[in-house]
Amino acid sequence: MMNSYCPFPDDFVWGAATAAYQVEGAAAKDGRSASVWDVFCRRPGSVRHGHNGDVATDHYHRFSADVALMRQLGLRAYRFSISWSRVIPDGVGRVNPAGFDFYERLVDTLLGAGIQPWATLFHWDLPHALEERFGGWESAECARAFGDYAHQVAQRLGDRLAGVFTTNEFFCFLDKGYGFDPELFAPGKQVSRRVLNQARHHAIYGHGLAVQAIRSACGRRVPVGLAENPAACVPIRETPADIDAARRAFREMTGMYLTPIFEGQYHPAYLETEGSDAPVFADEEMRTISTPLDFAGFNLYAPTYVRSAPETPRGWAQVRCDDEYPRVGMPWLLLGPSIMYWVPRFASELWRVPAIHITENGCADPEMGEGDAQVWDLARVMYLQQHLATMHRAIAEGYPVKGYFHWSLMDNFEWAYGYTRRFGLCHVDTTTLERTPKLSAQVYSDIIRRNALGGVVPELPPGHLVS
Ligand code: PNW
Repeated sequence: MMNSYCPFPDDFVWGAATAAYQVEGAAAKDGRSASVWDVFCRRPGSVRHGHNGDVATDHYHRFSADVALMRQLGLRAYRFSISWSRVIPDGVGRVNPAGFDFYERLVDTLLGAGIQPWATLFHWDLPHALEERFGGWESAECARAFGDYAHQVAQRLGDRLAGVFTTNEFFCFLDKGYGFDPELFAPGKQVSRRVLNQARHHAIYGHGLAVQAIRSACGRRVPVGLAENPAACVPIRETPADIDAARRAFREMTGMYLTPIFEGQYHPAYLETEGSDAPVFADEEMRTISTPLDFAGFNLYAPTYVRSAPETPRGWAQVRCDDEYPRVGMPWLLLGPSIMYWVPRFASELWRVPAIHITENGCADPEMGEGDAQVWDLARVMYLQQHLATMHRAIAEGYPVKGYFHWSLMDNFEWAYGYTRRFGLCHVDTTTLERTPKLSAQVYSDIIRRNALGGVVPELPPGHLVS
């Protein structure tokens, strides 16, 4: 499929990602309390077939075998998330030592296998106690609680982590969680625009407090950033006008999230659109929000196509894809590999970010029965190769892409879709929970071992992953 030979830098970080609620299971074990996702899953009609993360892939009990699998694949890094309600069951105050013990064992097992541990602090599973107490991110208390939680994590694990991501995808736990997207996520409430904007502000403020908490506990030893899914704006043609339009659209569409984080101010277009519903805050909070980061993490799945539009006030327009445009397993997962080039380029040009990690990228297998067919995941192989090729272009042109984490290591609980969509490099049998590497795992493993794309792939050695 690939022809030209593309080597990657020697220290390139090849990884895979998961998130606590999607893989751990053990929902009520060793003192873990409920998160908003545990509660949301129990609300009729929220999740396909009433699925939930009570057992998930049982990573909580099977993590050593999973680390052995990662090692077999040759992964150099693992991005996992910490369940806040497992380590601080009430969200604030009392720490649960048994909860931290799990992450200590996971981190030590990874280090023993030569795999870098990268931890996400918040991948949407807010302790339900905080939702009940003050409406979660609706309150600035939530931001302060998040800062305290980050401090606890940094103190206990900071000496061993390779990197920390504060939050994962603001849009998904705010806009979707608060009713501003047709697909509803936990906590599944409907708030006003003003409340949404204030909650967005509290979330980015929480991010800033977490960065400062980690720095105060660990100094500069642990690189800190976040994992965000901005609209992945792609110019419809590589003309200067379309490129400029896409860059401006990219900055504007993340005007309430990445713009304040990297520029220390909300995008004027965001403030203008929201008018009297815009967030209210003190200048000091904005300074905290824009604490400089060590890297930016981008979750990249699908393109937002943009063209130059001199006829409009802002000079750019989105070009919508029709129903026949290729998608890969999810209604929103439009295929557009050049996202891996344009997002790093625009982020570098706009904000001079020192380093970039692709913190998620992947596609879903369509719903199907159990069986061998899922192991020959040719669509994922194609997706992986094409996306890595355009990521290579970004590196070759000098944009500082330092790592890639495929989503996901294994099939898992796909939020509102339950277990009906599979993003894994490894297949997980829903009954036995047995893990089987798919063809894509073999292909990814070969890329990692050769640290290159293209050229001739050597014959599979005996005992290769996929049979
Ligand atoms: C991300 N959208 O979620 C999450 O970080 C993962 O936990 C998740 O499993 C993965 O992508 C696949 O869905 C997204 O509607 C959810 O555009 C929805 C969207 C994008 C990302």
